Amino acid sequence: MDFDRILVTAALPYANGPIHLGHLAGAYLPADLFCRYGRMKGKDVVFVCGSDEMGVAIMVRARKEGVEPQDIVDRYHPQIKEAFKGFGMSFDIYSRTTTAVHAETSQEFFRTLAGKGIFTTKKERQLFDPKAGIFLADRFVVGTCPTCGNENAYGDQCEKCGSTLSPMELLHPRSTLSDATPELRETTHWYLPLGDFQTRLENWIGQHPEWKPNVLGQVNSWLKDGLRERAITRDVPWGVPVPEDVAKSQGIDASGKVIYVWFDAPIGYISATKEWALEQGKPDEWKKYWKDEKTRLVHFIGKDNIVFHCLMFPAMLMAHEGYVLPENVPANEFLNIEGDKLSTSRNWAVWLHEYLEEFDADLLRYALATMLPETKDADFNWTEFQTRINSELADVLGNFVNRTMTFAARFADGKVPRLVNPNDIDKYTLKELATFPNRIGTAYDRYKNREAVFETMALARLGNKYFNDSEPWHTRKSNPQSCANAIHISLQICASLAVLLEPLLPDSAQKIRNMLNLAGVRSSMPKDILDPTSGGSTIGWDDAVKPLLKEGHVLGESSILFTKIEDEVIEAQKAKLGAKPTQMETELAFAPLKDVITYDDFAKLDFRMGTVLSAEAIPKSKKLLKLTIDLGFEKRQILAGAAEHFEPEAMIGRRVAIVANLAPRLMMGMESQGMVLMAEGRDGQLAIMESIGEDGAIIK
Ligand code: B3M
Ligand code: ZN
Repeated sequence: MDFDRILVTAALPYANGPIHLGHLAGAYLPADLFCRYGRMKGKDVVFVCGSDEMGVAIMVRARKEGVEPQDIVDRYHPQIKEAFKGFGMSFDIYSRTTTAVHAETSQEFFRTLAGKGIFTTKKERQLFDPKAGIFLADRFVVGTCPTCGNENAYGDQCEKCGSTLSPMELLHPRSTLSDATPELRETTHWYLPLGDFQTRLENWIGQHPEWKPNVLGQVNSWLKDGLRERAITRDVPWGVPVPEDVAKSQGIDASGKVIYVWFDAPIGYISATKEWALEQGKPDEWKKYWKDEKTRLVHFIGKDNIVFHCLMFPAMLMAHEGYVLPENVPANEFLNIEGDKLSTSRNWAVWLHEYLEEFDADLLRYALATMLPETKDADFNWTEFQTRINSELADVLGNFVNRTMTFAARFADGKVPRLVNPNDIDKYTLKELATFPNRIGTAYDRYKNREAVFETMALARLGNKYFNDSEPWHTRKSNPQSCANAIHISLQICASLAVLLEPLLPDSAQKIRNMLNLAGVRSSMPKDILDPTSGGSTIGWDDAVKPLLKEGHVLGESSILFTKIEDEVIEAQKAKLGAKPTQMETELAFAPLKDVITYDDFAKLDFRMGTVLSAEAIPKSKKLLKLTIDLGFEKRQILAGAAEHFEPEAMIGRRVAIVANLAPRLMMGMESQGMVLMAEGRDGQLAIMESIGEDGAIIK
């Protein structure tokens, strides 16, 4: 089947903690390689992702820290977005599931399915925590998995054996919120009867024998067991509300009921595509990507999400009608770290934002791509990371580019010399060169990233071998034309590498292009973030089959591509593993109390309530946000040091307490007419003190 466009999704990470290597190896690096390769091929690629901000996982984190779910997602969403950017994720959009578009889109989806009579509803008794006053959905309850005996299975899924569960199926259920013994209470919920879709799903999966065996294995065992109904609503205080009109028409009280996170999260892919289309100024453009048969829809995920992407979401799409189904779901297995299972609570993890403080993104992209858990669980270890960088990137790729550039500068006047009367090795090498775009590309296209990396490095190895065999250091005296030919062909290999390395090592590929002074290479980034130096972008993936540099072309400045990593650096990374608790778990000391003041001192302060009318980032300031605050009787401009903690949009409409009689101050050339009160946690995190009372109300 020929496709006109490719829509790629990568699992929406829960915004309840930072991104680690396990995430990257499961979904994100493979997705990014695939998208960047597709764009280099000249394909119409849209790559959507965003933070999963609903669900009990967020509430659990919030309860642990004594803050609101909104505070958690407002903290982690920007952090995750930033870390992904640093790693080079080429998303067309990175959204979040707390947007209005998402709420509308998922409610509409729910409404449509309800309208078609797809759902069933059931009144039944469910686990309730009398102390916490809440129904024990999903991760609020743990117990023994009836399938594998794991004693810490969650109420929605056993992470050990992958079974999806409901709280009532758990043996010995315990609340994670209090020590109270769960009681049974009556409640009504909506269900998606997956069994009704069994045949259709079987037929559809049957048309995809090419899917990865690890994915088909899981899917087929689910199908063999027979699909059961799944509750798709919850009684919890955080989530997309069940549409009231739907509930009302069925005579059910919707208050306090939200849509289950695994129902709304995949719809998040659709909402993100809608938001992307809006940003493009073509609000209907999303439909093409979701509804036109000529779309190749690919979901990149980790293995724990297989059932939701291969059965539940497709069933939802089938039920709705009019949507394309995924063409592939190339799920990866798990990544262990230094031979041990990754665990965030034990800090047995490598955190992306910490990695990026010390190393370049390209190094991790490369090393991780060689260790991806494509067919079975794989292991990341720092020594192998070091070896990959030192003996492959530095010794093979870096060395080849470096020696070619050095010879060109010294013996060819910094230009591309003419190729005259090529000998057999020359001809063989050019012929070999021509095979690489297809060899590497086919591997990417088939989700065989490890193979793609291997093939890419094979081109650098070919370059090194060619350079060694043609011995330009000898021939430069004995046969200058042969030396010139060797430099010519080596430079052409470098130029092809500068294109073919783009998906894997985008920054290094750009560096090589700068060295070669090679312009016009197509960008692997989304169209609107085109590389400004790429001129007309005429050189794409397949152009790398042939020599890209003209004779006489003037080369750029040479620079070092990769520096070797010392043993001490690697030892320091290993020592970090499991050693210190994560920042979140650290018991930090409270600040000491300040000196005593009198009531009169206090009475001088004028605190007022207000509402944030507008909020915007201040260019060149990392810390400050410019806020306009309505005090009821007047409006104030206040510069708040909150930019590192809140996205401007997240501030708009929030109620805040301010110090209203603070002398105005000039900051960044602007007047700040007061101060917003915020609570600073021991970890330096800020939270807004939201409160009731009308605007202008006095706080005393
Ligand atoms: N947030 C689970 C996870 O992070 C979930 C993925 C949603 S994809 C639509 O593993
Ligand atoms: Zn289990």
